[in-house]
Amino acid sequence: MILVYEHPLSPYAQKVKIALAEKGIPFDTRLPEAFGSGAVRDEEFKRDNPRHEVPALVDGDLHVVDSTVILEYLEDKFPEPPLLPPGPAERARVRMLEDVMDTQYEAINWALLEIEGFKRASGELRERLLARAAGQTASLQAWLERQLAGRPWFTGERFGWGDIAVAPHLNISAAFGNAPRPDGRLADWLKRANERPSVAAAAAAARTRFTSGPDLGALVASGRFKRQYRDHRLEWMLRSGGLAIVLDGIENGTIRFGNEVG
Ligand SMILES: N[C@@H](CCC(=O)N[C@@H](CS)C(=O)NCC(=O)O)C(=O)O
Repeated sequence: MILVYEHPLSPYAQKVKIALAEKGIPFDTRLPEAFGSGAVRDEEFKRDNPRHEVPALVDGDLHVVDSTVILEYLEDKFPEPPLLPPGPAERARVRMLEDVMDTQYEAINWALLEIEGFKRASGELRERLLARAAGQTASLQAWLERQLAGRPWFTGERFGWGDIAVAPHLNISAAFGNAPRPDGRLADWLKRANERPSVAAAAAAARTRFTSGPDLGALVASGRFKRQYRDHRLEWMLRSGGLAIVLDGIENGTIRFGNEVG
């Protein structure tokens, strides 16, 4: 049986769970103990996953990390039903869409969790960062709306890779009060995407974790939980006015960077 190391709130892990469900492949999931704290306690998980990130997929002796690489692996090994559209141009379009979602778009939602969940900012700084995040989300959603012109799904005529790449991030935006405007194509698409059992299951698991998980602000304040600031997420904080948060986190030891491979 395929095993997916995951965290329900990870949009990347959600992509993998949705893809597996759409292909009808049974799988088990495992949340590594103390995941996200910087002191994860799961030797098996760490051994074959040098970046210590979720999602990671185990298929027999094979370990695959990175949601995009995992989706590629699943598409190669289990071609039916296909998740990519036919033709190189359409495939390239869908992959470019996924790249924007997994970098620029994801960074905004990650920052919202830092601000509202992990309580990294208060007062005027909080207000300013929330307004920046809402503005950036609105522009990206307008861009997504244009991608849907003339096609029912981001993948084309059928639900697939492009939709899997967008749905988890849009559901997280909605949870933070940045849902697409209700009268647009994007809101209509999100409603249809959430009617699919694969998407609904991943979204429900995320909601449950968000509402019943530990007090995140207290975890960071206790010093037992160091959040990972890396790549597009770190860039978001710097470009959007959160430099003070980064400096404060480094000084107080509540921030770490990506795991050094090797
Ligand atoms: N490019 C990777 C990104 C995966 C990623 O950033 N995962 C986060 C969770 S959303 C993670 O594992 N962070 C490690 C940590 O917080 O310790 C992918 O697409 O799978």
